[in-house]
Formats: sequence, structure tokens, C-alpha cells
Amino acid sequence: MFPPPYKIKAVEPIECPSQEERQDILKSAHYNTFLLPSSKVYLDFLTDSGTTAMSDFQWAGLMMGDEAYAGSLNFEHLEQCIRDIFGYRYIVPTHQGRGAEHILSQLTIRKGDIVPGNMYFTTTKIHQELAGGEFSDIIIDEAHDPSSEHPFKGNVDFKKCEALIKKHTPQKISYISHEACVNMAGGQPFSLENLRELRELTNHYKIKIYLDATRIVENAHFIKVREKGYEKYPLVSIIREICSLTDGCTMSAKKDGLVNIGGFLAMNDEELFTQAKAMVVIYEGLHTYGGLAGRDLEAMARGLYEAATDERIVAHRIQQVQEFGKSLLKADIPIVKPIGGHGVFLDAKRFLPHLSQDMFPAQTLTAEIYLECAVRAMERGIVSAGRNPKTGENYHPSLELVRLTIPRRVYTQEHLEYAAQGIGQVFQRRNKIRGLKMTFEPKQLRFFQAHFEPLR
Ligand code: PM9
Repeated sequence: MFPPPYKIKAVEPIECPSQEERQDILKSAHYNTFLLPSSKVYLDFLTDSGTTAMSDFQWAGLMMGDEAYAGSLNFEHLEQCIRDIFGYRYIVPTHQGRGAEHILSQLTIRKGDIVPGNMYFTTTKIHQELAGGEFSDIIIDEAHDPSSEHPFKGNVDFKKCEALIKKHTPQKISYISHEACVNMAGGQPFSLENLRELRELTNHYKIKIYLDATRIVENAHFIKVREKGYEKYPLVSIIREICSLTDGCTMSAKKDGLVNIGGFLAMNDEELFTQAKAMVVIYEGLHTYGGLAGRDLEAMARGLYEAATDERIVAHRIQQVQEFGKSLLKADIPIVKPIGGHGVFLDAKRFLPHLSQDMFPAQTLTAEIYLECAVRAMERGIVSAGRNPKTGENYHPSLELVRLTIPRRVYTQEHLEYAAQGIGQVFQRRNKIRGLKMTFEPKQLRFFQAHFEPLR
């Protein structure tokens, strides 16, 4: 394993609550890790979103914030940076990814439209539904099989895609929603070959592709190391090639953009840009700050440059995730394969085979991991999938996963070894684990705030 391409300049103390304390805290948090106070968490693997340690170059950028209401210098820098790296013509900053998803969905989806995509993401889907659309999954079948070792599980299945277009007519398809390093599949990339073919297919039907670029650097890294012919390509060229095959993107810069807050919407269509600028002023802020301070725009510009040009950052990060996954595999713990980009995903169906999906096995496992070692993980299964808005029935996703998400540049190898040991202890006592029942269910994005209690 090669060492990190950085050294540590500031540290943040963390504490591990005792076992008895953890019992009480978990109960008060209603067995939902989103409701745990972070001061009571030892290692926080809830998310890689906004949890990055910024570089000294980014911190220095905060002091360069131009806090003018209009036309901030930092916006110009960000705009230039996104044009350089991604190649899109027009940029609208937003406070985070879902701000961009909201605007794109409202402007491009009509009531009754279908939005095909390579597996759903929670915030993306809710915005598509609120705009009157219906998400339809066109990812390859292998993505739904946690043990398939397919190197590009984020790929689109063209048969599914074309069948959908023919069934509903091209006019009813708002656009193809194409996510880099598909989160809900376990951080799985698409290949450039697949995207190129998708572009040809959509050109034929005159359908647009909008990329979710949230984890585009990780996807580009996987293309470089797995796709034939790209070994010697700079990451930036791969990113540019991905973007050139799409019509625009939404991005939560809180992940691969290496910042704690920020996002944007980018596109090549001038008319859409004019409409997006009119909308951003209603929901986010002026079109040159999008709900962010000038200093945030600067940190985002610097983070994006850093992530795309210092290739060691993403290479080391992914290596750290891979090593963590391998240590779990060594203990026979069932995880999604291949090990993904931003975290290791436990397969709760195989970890707790005695629990039916309606007993929330992945949610249960997140609670047990916290109890065991004060590590916070996230449910990515039936709770996250929610209900079908038309029928009110629970979706039963094929993947019932616990995500152990690794924040960028935050934890050391010892931290990861500690977590692997704790999860190993839970695995030893798995047969004694009982499920949960839901006692409070918010209407939308229920996983954030739902309450649970142990089944008797
Ligand atoms: N992802 C994550 O933890 C944070 C919120 S959901 C628990 O993975 C993709 C692929 C994401 C994503 C957020 C968003 C929304 C869009 N697409 O959180 O609004 O992974 O910045 O981005 C989270 P924002």
C-alpha cells in the first residue's frame, strides 16, 4: 500500500462512548444513525458528503472570499475551473447537489414523463417525482447482484433503455439520468465504451443525457485502471471525455469536489441556462453565488482543481477503501463486489439471512455496529428506497446494504482496522441479532428521520 500524498497539519479530537452509554444514545436516536449526535460517534462512516478534510490551499482560499452580492471574483474562478475540467459552457452554482437536481428536474420533466437512469439515487429520484416524472431503472442486471464481479456495474443495459423509449415514445423521456460511480450499487463506475454507445442511442432518438457528476473523479480513476486503452490518459482528459458525451450535469461538490458545502448545475444549452438562472434566484440565491458565500465558491474551485489534477489523491483514497474491504472479506464478511469507490457496502441479506426485508436488516445492522464499536454507518436498503408514490407500497430493492463510507483524507489505516475488528465482532454474534420495526415514518426521504424500535 502506498502512503498518503499529504501530511496532517491540524487534528480534531474524537472520543468513544462506553458500551452502556451507546445503548442509551441509540435508544434516544430511535435506532436511526442519522439521529445520533456526532459527539457520540467515534468513527463517522455515515457519509463521504461534506466530510472531507480540505487542503491548506483550500483553507487559504477561504481568506480570498469576495463577498460581493453580485459578480464575485470567486464565481469567475469557479466558472473558469468548471469550463477547464468539465468542458461545459454554462454554470449555475447551487448550495449543494440537490439544489441543482431541483432546478434541472423542474425545467426538463413534464408530468407523466419517464426518467430512465442507471439506478436511482434518493435525492435525485424525489426531485424527479416532485416534478411529475417517474424514474425507471436501466442499469445492467449485474448491478443488482452484490456478488457479481463485473468491473463496470454502473453501465446501462441498452435493451432495457431502448424498450423503454419504444414503449413510452422518445417525447415522453425527459432525459437519461446517468450517475458516475453509482452510489446505491456500491460506488460502481460506468465505462466510457458504454457511455459512448448510450450517446449514439440517445442521439438517434434525440434524447438528452444529464450526468450526475458527484463522484466523477472516482469514476474516471476506475476507467483509467480498468478500461483498456486509458491507462496512460490523464484523469482530466477522461473527465472531459465523459462530459463531452453528455449534455450537462448536476454535481454535489461535497464529495469529489473536496469541499464541505457546494454544488452546481452545468450545461451547453443556452436556453436552459437562461431558465436555470431565472430559477436559481428564486430558490438558491443570485446566479453568481447560488446560496454560497464567496469563500465557499473559492474552496470549491480549488477543491475541483486539486481533485482532478493531483491524481494521487483519488488513487490513495480508493486504495484505502479497497484495503478496508479486503480486511472484511478476510473475515468472511459478505460485502458488495467489486469493492467500490467511496465506501464498503455490507450485504445485509447475507449477513443477517434470518431477518426478512420487512424487519429492516440493513437498518438493524447499522444499529448493531454502533452498539459494538461506536462506528456510524448508513442504511441503503428498503428504508432508503421508500414507497411507490402511486401505490403507497414499500419498494423492495434487490440490494439491502449497509454503507461504510470513508470521508476523504480524514481517517488513518488504524481507524479502518479498528472498524473492521468491530464489524467482525458483530458478525460473530449475528445469529442472535433481532430486527427492527418502524414507529415513525416521514412522507419523503424517510431514512433521514424515521424512528425504529427493536422487535420483541
Ligand atoms: N449523497 C451521500 O451520503 C448525501 C445525502 S443522502 C444521504 O451519499 C449523488 C450521487 C449523491 C448525493 C448525495 C446527491 C445529492 C446527488 N447525487 O447531498 O444535496 O450521492 O449535496 O447531493 C449523499 P447533496
